[in-house]
Parts: sequence; structure tokens; C-alpha cells
Amino acid sequence: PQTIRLSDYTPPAYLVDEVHLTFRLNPSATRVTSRIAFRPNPEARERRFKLDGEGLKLIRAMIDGEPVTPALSDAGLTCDAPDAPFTWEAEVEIDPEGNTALEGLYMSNGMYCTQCEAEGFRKITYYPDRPDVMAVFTVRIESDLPVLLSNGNPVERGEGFAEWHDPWPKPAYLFALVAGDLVNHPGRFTTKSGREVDLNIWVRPGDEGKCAFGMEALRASMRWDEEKYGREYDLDLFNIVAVDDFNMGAMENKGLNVFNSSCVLASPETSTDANFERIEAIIAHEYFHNWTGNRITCRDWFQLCLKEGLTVFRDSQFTADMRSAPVKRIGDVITLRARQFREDNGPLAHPVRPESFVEINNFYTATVYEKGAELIGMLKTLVGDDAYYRALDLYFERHDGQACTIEDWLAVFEDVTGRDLAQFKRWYEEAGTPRIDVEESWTPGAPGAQGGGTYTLTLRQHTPPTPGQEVKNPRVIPVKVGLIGPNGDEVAETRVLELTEAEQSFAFEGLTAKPVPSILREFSAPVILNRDSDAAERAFLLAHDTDPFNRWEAGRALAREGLMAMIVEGAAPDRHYLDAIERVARDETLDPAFRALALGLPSEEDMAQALFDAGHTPDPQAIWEALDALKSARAHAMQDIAATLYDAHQVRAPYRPDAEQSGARSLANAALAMLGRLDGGARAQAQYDAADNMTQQLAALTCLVRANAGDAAVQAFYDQWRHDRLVIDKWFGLQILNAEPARAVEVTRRLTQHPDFTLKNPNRFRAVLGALTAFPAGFHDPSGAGYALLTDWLLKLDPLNPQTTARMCSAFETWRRYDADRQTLIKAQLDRLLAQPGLSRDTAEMVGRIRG
Ligand code: DPP
Ligand code: ZN
Repeated sequence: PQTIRLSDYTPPAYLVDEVHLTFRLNPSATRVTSRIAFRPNPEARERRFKLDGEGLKLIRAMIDGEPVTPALSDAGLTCDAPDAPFTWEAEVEIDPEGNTALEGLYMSNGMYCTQCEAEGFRKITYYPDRPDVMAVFTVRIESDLPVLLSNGNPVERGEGFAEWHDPWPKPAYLFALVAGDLVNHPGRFTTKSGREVDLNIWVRPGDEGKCAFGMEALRASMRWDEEKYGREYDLDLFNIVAVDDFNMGAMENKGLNVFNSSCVLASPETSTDANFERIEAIIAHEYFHNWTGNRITCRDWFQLCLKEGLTVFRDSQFTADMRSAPVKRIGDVITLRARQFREDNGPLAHPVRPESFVEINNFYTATVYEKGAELIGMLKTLVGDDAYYRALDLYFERHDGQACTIEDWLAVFEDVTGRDLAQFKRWYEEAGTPRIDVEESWTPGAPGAQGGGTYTLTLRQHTPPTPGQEVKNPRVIPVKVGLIGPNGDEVAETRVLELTEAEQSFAFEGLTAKPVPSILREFSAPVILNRDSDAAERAFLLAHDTDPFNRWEAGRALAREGLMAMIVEGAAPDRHYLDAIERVARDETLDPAFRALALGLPSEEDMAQALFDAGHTPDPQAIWEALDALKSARAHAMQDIAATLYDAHQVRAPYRPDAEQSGARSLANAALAMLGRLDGGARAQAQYDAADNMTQQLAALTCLVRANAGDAAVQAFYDQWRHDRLVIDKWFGLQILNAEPARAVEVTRRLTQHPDFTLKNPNRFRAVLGALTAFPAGFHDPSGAGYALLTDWLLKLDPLNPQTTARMCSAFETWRRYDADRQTLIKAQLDRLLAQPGLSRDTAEMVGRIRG
């Protein structure tokens, strides 16, 4: 398979002004005719007419009305073409029903839908399928289905057809078509300049009751983008469609967003508080792409972070504004560490802007998305809020309608601030998570002179090598720091230290006593901070830090260090931790959502990485046991307060998925989990029986399964929800995630035999096999049975859906961190995958990179 390199970029030979497409829909034989106006690109270096196309049956082709016979290959066609503007016409046949890869035009439960990002349009018709070719699309759909949708505005609707026109030039990856027996939940929005926009959420009949929340989230997003970024919507219509079979979360097609139904459908009875929050964020994310992605798109797929990093950053800001900023930040950092640090510290590490790829689908990663967003956050910290928004204004003004690069993006910041961002650009080019080691020194003032002391922080940065990048250069790292005095008062407010050298010292003068530093407030950079500290100091920060993130971080560090001692030295659960966390739990001045987060513990994955970094070989079972022992010790130590918290945070008001209610429920359910270790699940059973919303029902069921008291409830839950596939996904996952580690593989295997398990639905596949891989103590069973089971199913899925298969291979990405026996077992499975005849390009690339 061919490696594609950023350095090989060349401008397209021909540009497209207009595209006319006609679809005659048929499940197994859809005819697509195209009429495309090409003109030579004055900037091209060579004049070769080449169109991408995959899996297409070419019926006929013409140039300026004359039949032509192009040279066909697996990847597309070439043809002699004029060195002047011309019209290309072609007719192809495709098979939506047979399209199980869910890229291009496919069918899901009787409806037609498309997914074209990144390179799916070439499975629909022959086209220059690259984002720097932007064109105006007119689309005619012929079908007897009642709802026929495409991008832009409706032009004409008649018996058996509909015509759409999108006035905004766009790359082919933003094309979309949907046809089916759908119903809509309508809404309306008036933009700040008075444009009336019709909004619709289209769903299968039966799902109408799950649209109201998404509609409100959409309206809130539209308002927010006007207020915060001055960005207004630009069509009279905005459609969202829910699709059950979808590889990703959602897709920002112009005027016609297509969503995985799990990322838009919501009701209190079927969705948890976390689902609601995620849905709100994804609706915002896709809507925000209208400006950061669609109006300004990417020149090539290496620039993916240009739209994704920025749009994730924007949706995080939105959630922080809609809910609690500290809670959102803590949640984002938990995810970043779990997914992106894991990626950045293993064989799949790659720069935020990669330099090469085999299959672009493999680069829709936590690094491009989440680390990409962190880079925007650092930039904002470095230039300041005011300059940030001025740079964004310039970006929209200068580049509207263009396909851009990271260089274009950085240039607007340089032009607005006069600052040289050459060093900052390394963040886009160099992979790996920087480590910062901290040293401190204290010089008291002269005797008798109050406030003459100087505290000095010395920061040293280094980034370990990553595949293909042995040497790393110092980066510019914004480190937010504040100082706390011995009595708990803040003696130096947050300031941004700009670390630009490998080693640098920063002095704080005028202090009366040696302070305790609060470093990397708000997690101001995606780095690993190493600082020798003791439990007493962590507990002090947990009690006194004014920065909520670092307060949470102090508790997390205390827990992690206690767990390390339990695992490595066989120590007992740490009293400092238990005492400090109890004080936080009791502190009524703290937001319940924050307290619930503080009661969270490092994940098994966090602990494996921490042990590995400290020079130990992690044993997933030992990690699970230490966590289990700590949870039990904590439950005993905190039983009074747990019961109090549980009772005090019961929500009596009608269900609302807002920050306040969901915070109360998360704290009550954290208490329930503690109590469940003591009462055999009695309270959980009562909560289960009384629950009128999914958050309460699922928390109770989880607790019952953990307490080995869940068999009846598991059956009852299935009977109640068997008609709702999104709820049944939860049902599959929770049985695996809460099994005894030694039984997890067996439970997974049993569930793959369940009649509701299917390879055709990515959500279901992830709910089952994804749950196993998200449970390290189960997945890494010393027998290797978890590895073999996953591989069996990856081999079955790959011929049907390469994209989802490849993504799930990342379960193996941490393999070199484990003991020799496990490494041997995993390597055997990686080799088994690679030996599979006809293995997809997607999966072959992933497994090849993981195996190294
Ligand atoms: N562009 C899409 C998104 O991130 C990819 N699924 O929103
Ligand atoms: Zn996106």
C-alpha cells in the first residue's frame, strides 16, 4: 500500500466550478450521473486529468458531449482532456445495500445515507476527491421514498424526485444525501441579522420523542457562535439526520449533518446525564464546523487538525459556558490522558499534523482532535484572550471560502500579535508528550525584613522519542502557576510562565515564607508534570488550592501514589488520601459535580501507565485488585458521610439534564457505589425499582452487577428495553465492564452469541468488544483469551467494515508495556491479523504500526 506524504502535496490539475448530480436510488443498483464543469488550475504543476473512484461500475463517460473511454484502475480513472474549460459527464452504478463499510452511499434500516469524509465520495462517483477542490453542488434525487434530502436549499419537489442546491462551494467530503421514511422534529432560529432558519431533526418513526433536547442544543449552539465568535448561519435550512449504523459520532455535511443516532437521540428514560452532555457537545461541534471546517476547510488531509482541533476547542468552550467550566476541564483532561497520552506514548504516536499516512481514516485520532484542541488553548493562553479573538476574526475574514493549512492558521496569529510562532509550530510537527521536571529553591529574606524572600522554580522539559522522531526540540510551553502560603492563602495569583528553553528558572519575589506552588493550573499545557511532593503537601493543595483543576489534580495524585504503594510495596490504603477525600466529600461549599469527580479514582489504564513510567511492569489484575481494595477501604471509612450524601443529593424535582441536577445525581451515585460495597446492593435495588430515568436506573444496575446481585435486574432491564437499541448497547457493555476480571472474557464471549449481537452495527460491536478492551483486567487475562477473542472478531469484521476494525486495533497499542508472556501472546495475535489474506489497508496499517 502506498504511503502519502505531506511533502508531496501538489495543487490539483483542474478545478471544479459546478457539479450536477442525479441519483436514481435503488438498493442494489443505484445510478449516479454527474455533470461537472472543469477548468485548468493556473497553479497546477502538471496537466493530467485524473479522477478518484472506488468500487464504481462505469456505464458511460463524455467530455463536452463526446463519448470517451478513460483508463480505469482500482483507484480511479485517467483520460485525455482539453487544456481549457470542459464539461465531464458520467454515469456509474453503485450498490448501497452491499456497502457494509458505511463509507459512500449505504443503507441503514431501509434508509439511504452517505458518509463522505474523508474519502467516501469517490465511492459515489468519479471525482477529484480532495478537499482543496471546492464546487457548487446541485443534486437531484429520484426515489419514491417520502423524504429526500441533500445539502443546501430545496429547489424543487415533485412526485418521485427532489432537487437541492447548495450555493456555498464545498469539497466533496461535505456532500450528503439522505432518503427514507423519516419524520422530523421541527424548530426555528432567527439569526442576529434576521435570517429565519428552519431547523429539523429527522429520525425514524418512533424516535420523534427523542429530539427535543437536540433541537435546544442546536439553537443554543447557533446563538453561542454568534455571541462568542460573531459567526452566523448562512442557509435558510439546517437539517440533522439520525442514523443507526454509523462509523463515527457525527458528520458536519453542509446544511445536512448526519449523526450516529447515539449522538443525537435523547430522552430522560433512555439517556444518562453523561449522554445528554455529550449530545449537546456533539451537536455544537458539528454546527460549529459550519465555519471552522466548511466555510474554511483543509487544503489536504494532513491539515485535519485545522478544523478538528479548533472545533473541539470551540465545543469545549461552549460546554464550559453552558455548564461548569472547571468540571468540563477536569473531564477533558481525564479523556486526554486516557486516550491521547496513551496514543502519544506508544507505537501509534504521531504529530498533531501528521507527515504521512496510508489510510487517512486511521488519523481521526485523539492526537488530531484532543491534542489539536489543547494547542489552540495554549495559543490562546500565550497571546491572551483579546488577541485570540482578533486573530480569529482575521482568520474568518482572510480565509473564508478557502482550503487552508496550519501555516495560514499560525500566520493570522503572527499578523495580529507580531509574535514569532516558529517555536510554537513544533507542537504541530513533533509527536510525544513533553515531561516537565520541577525543582524549587527558597531564599528567605534578611532576618527581620518581612517579605524579602524569593522562591524560584526551575523547569526542565524533555520529550521522549516517538516512532520516526528520535530527537525532540524544546517547545514553548505556557505553565500557569500560583503560590499558596503556609496558612492556605494565595500569595501569588496565577501567572503564565513561558517555558521556551530546555531548562529555565522563574523567580517569585517579596514572599514572607516558603510557599507551596500550584503548577500547571487549569492544565495549561498537555504535558506530564513530575514533581517530588509528599502526601501532606498534596492534601494541603487539595484543601486550599484556589484553582479547581489543581485541587482535583492534588487528590488524583494522592490517590495514584497511594495505589502505587499498594501495588508495588503491598502497602495498606493511604490514610492521608482517605482523610483528605473525606474532607472534600463533606465540604458543602464545593459543587457536587466537583466532589463526584474528586471521588473518582485513577483508571486502570492511568495506573498501568504510571507504573510503567516509574519503571515497573504493570500487572492489570494487581491494579484492579488495588483499586478494589482502596474502594472498599474508602467505603468503610466513609460510610456515614456516604449515606448522608446519598440522601442529601436525591433530586426530587422533575428530571432535567442540566449541570445542577446531573451534578447532584453524580455525587449521589458515587455515594451509592460506596454503599453498595457495604449493603450487598440493597439501596441499589431500591433505586433500581424506583428509577424513572436512565441515569438512576443504570447507576443502580451497575452497582447491583458489581455486588453480584444483578441477575434479576439484568434480565428485567433487557425485557424492558429490548426494543431500544441504544439502551441495549448499554446493557451489553455494562455486563462486561462490571464482571469479575476473570470472567470478563467469558461474559463477552457469551454476549457475542446473543441474538442481538451483530457485526453490521458499529455501535453494537463497540458496545461488546469495546467494553472488553476498556476493561484492562479482563482484556489482559493472563491466558491470552481476551486477545484471541478480540482478534477472532476483528478478523470477522474487517472484510465488512475496515474503518471500525482498524480503530479497534488500538486496544493492542500498549502491548510493549506488559510482561514478556503477555507480549508474546499479543504479538501472536498481531501476526495472525497481518497474515490474514485480503486484510484491509486500514487494518494492515494500524497493526503494522502497532507491531513495529
Ligand atoms: N468531521 C467529523 C467530526 O469530527 C468526523 N466524524 O465532526
Ligand atoms: Zn469534527
